[in-house]
Amino acid sequence: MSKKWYRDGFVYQIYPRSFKDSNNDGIGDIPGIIEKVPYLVDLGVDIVWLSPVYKSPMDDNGYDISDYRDIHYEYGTMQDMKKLIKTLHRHKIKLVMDLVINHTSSEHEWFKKSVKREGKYTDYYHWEDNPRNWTGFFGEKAWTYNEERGQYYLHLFAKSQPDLNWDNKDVRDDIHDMITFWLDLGVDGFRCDVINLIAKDNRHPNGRPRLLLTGREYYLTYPNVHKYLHELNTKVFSKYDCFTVGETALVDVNDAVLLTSPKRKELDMVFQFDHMGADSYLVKWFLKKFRPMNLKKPLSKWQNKVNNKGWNTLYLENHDQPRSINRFGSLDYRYESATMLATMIYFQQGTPFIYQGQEIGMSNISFEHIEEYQDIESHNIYKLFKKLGFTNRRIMKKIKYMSRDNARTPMQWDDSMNAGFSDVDPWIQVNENYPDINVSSQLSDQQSIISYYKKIIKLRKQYPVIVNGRYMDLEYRNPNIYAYKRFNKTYEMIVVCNATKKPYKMHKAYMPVKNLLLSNYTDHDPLILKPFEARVYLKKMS
Ligand code: TEU
Ligand code: CA
Repeated sequence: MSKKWYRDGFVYQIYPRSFKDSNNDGIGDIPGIIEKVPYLVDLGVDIVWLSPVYKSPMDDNGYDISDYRDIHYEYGTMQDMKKLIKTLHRHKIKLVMDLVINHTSSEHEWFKKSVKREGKYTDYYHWEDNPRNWTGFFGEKAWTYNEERGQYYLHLFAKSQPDLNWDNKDVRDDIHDMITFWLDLGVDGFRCDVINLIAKDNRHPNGRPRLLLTGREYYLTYPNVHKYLHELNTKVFSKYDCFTVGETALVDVNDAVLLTSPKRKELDMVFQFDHMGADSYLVKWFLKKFRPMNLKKPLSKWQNKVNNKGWNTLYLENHDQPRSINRFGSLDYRYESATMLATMIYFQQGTPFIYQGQEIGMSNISFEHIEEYQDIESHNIYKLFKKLGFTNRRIMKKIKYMSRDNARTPMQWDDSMNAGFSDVDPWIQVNENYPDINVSSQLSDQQSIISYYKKIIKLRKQYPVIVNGRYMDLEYRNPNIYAYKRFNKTYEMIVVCNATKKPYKMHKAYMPVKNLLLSNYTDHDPLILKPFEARVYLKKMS
């Protein structure tokens, strides 16, 4: 197993708009991140993934880029960006940027020129005389008429996010140049946004009608994606000591192995979505009851099928997902369930990712009215369900549970006004629980969620078995317990988690209590697991 830094490292995701506001305009910014580098150092993370900070009209909080080589003015300047890279590197922290290359903003000059059919830009996007029946991710039709050009263009996300035509070599060359520009500036890798959507069937056939994602058989992990990623890898990424993680919506495990198998030279790892379906159906707005088994099954499947072939990522949250405590844990047991979930996921094989605020157990907001939500997806989905005749109450229930804004409220630094994020009203409301749930109070408490996270981060560095050891399920059929073993020649590690709020009587004591390495409780009954109790045992093999 290779010894690459991106396999050993802990990644921390920063959503710049909500991390720290340095100049009190209510919007997080790059100087704010620089201010908080000591926090990241103290936490012990090795890599920062920064969500987009490029120039953007901000229809989708920066995932709509109008200039890849410039910084959005509310976030700072190119000088600030260089300073951030330098500051992080001085502390041995790598920086991974978000790479949004499936689409641009409609304000990007490429799109403006394409609309005017200017030279090589004519076919930079997907254009058709007649619309297709495709629908996208935000609940809208995916083909929209452009008056000026007199044709329809494809957008799998918002109307202002036209999809690039990757079959066009000029597009690929331009993207390669742009990536080289950032690598030369010193960034250490990329999180590649919806990267399994870049290749399409360019005849754009009508798809089998579905409520969402109609036409997906022609754009989801379409075969050419492997060709384009291999080209990107050999021409650009392989020339630098950098790493790539693909965000691969709805990807299946076999495709993931192809995408991340080192000898194929495509990506280093991907984000899978199977476990994000633990409380919903494929279309995330159709909710189902959460059961621990719904989490265990996909996680264990990916451990068993990807390990030793490709490489996994380990995550429970990001800027698109509701907070994990609300989904898989319990607000009545915030500390216990947050630490249990962290134990369950971060002792598996793969590169671990923490999303800002997860380390203090931040939870969902509860806005009453659609107007209070900021996210374009929430607004579009609201309109779609209205059109379909759903009641306001039913729609708001879905949005409250699933809205991406749940993860986007300002980081809760302390108990001062606006949680220490900003002196003025932030762009989105602070969660009102900030006087109780914040970084400052948890840092001074040994029994806090953040202190537990710090322990896990340290242990992963101390025991390579966590990074490289083999994985084996224990009690796989038990619906309440998630237990597994990690092992190599030197160590055997056993992780046992009670994934429910009910005490659980175990059939066997896993290991003598003296081998206990970590737990979220201080006293232990050998045979009874308390609500959300998690234990990690470590035995040195003789
Ligand atoms: O997300 C793509 C994606 O597939 C989903 O997670 C999406 O956010 C949504 O939940 C679908 O219901 C990426 C980015 O992470 C997201 O923030 C962007 O809005 C999107 O791509 C477009 O760039
Ligand atoms: Ca600011």
